[in-house]
Amino acid sequence: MKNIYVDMVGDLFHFGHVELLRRAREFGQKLIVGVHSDETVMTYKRKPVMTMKERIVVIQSCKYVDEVIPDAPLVVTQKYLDDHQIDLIVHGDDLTDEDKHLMFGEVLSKLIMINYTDGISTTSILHRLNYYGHNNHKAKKFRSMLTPGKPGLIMEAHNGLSAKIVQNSGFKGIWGSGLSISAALGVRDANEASWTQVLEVINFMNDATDLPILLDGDTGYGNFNNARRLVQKLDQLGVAGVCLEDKIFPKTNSLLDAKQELADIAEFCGKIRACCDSKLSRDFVVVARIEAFIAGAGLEEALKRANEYEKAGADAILVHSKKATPVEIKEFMAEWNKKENRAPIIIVPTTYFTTYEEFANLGVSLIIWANHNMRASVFAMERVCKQIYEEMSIKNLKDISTVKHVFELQNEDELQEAEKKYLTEWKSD
Ligand code: SPV
Ligand code: MG
Repeated sequence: MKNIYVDMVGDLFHFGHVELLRRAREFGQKLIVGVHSDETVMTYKRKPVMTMKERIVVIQSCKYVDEVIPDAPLVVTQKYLDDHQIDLIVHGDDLTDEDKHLMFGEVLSKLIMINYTDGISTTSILHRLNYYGHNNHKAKKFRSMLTPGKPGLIMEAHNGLSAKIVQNSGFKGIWGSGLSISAALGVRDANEASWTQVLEVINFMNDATDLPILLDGDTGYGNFNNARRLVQKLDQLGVAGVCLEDKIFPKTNSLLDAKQELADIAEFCGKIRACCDSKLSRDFVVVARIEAFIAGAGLEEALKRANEYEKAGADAILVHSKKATPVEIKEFMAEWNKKENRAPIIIVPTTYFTTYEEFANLGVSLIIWANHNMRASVFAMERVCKQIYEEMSIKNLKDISTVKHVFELQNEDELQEAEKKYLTEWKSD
């Protein structure tokens, strides 16, 4: 009969602990667990969330554990092993060589190291709790717009001013279009604007409105690591969500007649998983965008990708198409609707259209008007420039906003009130 020894903190006792104890037990017939005191733990780590007494009660209740030794020493000596009739020590391989010698130097021949379970630790649980402590109320609002059969409608904006205009028009959400933002910056929709430059624009847009914004995050500006950093910054700013498309960096606009290279499915799933795992709030929305139709890869590829991205954790799937009719969307929805539990579907009817009712009947959950404010402003600015240039006068100019209205959009009144309140003259009592 062999007695096995494991020492641990066992704080927030989790799956990784259970796995370690289960596997340690396989080396013998009796498992003895030494539990470090709060004071001992604090000499090398943070204060445990649970007291030693609480940790012992939980560890004792694990079916692989036969005996618990409270206040276990950090340094294990031969005398300690003899006192407790311990034959072997099992420890996770998350130990540095230095620590190994420090803790078990005297009894190294009795030590067995086993793989530590990946992806779970007390620290990672604390991290998750911390993340979900962040409140993103705009993300919550955005989620309520994703209603199959009664799709929400969101409108494109590309700067603070257009975001305000969208809100004043009655829309309940905003599409932060990559095409429009880059066009407004005077560059191509090919990741010529860096992600921090886009972030700066979106920050102004977010401040300018109470509406939730779904940012077009293109392909995530690199690999999973770049994408998850973007997610954290957006969530920090209170942006409602991000949409990532399954193409490669630098991206190509979907409406361009150009080669549309799709991302590898596994790589894109990893990106989606990394983004979901990195959210600071529970509600931040990660949308996976399927470009299979855009790349001419067909319905089967689109469905395969939608299923994989949904499994990877995407909150919604955007299915893009640039046909002149909604034929691809109809085919997709006919298949998608056969699934019992399915992610909401978002569409971008720029090149195709039917009625709102027909999209609703297809079971679509959100409709994006993707670029119409940017195109409207291009049209208006070109007309005005041409007229003023040709006439060398502003006398006949019609159909432009008054300066007064611009002041209203900038909320000038508030500043004038604030000046009365804060720019006061100094007076002695
Ligand atoms: C955008 O608005 O930037 C989009 C939609 O991604 S599209 O331009 O159709 O690709
Ligand atoms: Mg785009």
